[in-house]
Amino acid sequence: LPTVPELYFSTFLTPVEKDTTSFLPSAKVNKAVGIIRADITKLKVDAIVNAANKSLLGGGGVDGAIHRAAGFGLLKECRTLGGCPTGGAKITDAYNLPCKKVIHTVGPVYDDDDSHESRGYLKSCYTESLKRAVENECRTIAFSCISTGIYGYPSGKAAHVACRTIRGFLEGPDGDKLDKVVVCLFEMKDVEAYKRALPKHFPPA
Ligand code: AR6
Repeated sequence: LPTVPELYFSTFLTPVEKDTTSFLPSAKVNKAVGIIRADITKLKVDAIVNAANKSLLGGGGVDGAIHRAAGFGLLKECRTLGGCPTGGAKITDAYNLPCKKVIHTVGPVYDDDDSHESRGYLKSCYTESLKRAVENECRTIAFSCISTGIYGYPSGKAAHVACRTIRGFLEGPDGDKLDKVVVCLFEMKDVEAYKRALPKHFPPA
């Protein structure tokens, strides 16, 4: 597979705001992480991550775009999965998409009154998706910004949860089973959020 074009690696995002940096630099994890502003349905990675709903039968936003681009085969396979709980992730083939697999995760509808619970679910989406990737020998994975669209999760908060969870996974026992973890950004609010969050969680080594 060709590599993802125009990756913006975290190490290019400087300077780091020293007082807010609570993570140690690591050339190893930095090398594995990137952001890209793109339509996720165009990415030639091993797996893309869909921001689905509990039915796994399609919807609006990135979910709609992925189902449209993948074709009817994807919906047919999704119908066999029996849905998915919030925070879970299930994997399918990719049909007409240029990637090999689609990981469908169900983000939380953001609850301002219980942001702690929402955060736990969002963290679980990233961890479970990374686990599905590793189990299926996917070495390059591109996430959409789970829950930051229709489900209303504030972009800045979501970016921190995503970065922290990805870093934790890359530093864990299965971290070396992944070559590249990309966050695919679409709207400027998420681009701005990641420009702030990435250098904090992945400071230049
Ligand atoms: N490529 C990459 N990112 C995209 C694309 C695309 N083609 N289109 C939208 N985004 P959302 P959620 C971004 O609303 O908040 C669906 O109806 C978008 O800018 O798709 O998790 C599901 O079926 C945003 O940053 O997902 C669920 O019912 C991100 O994708 C519900 O929406 C996620 O926004 C899930 O809501």
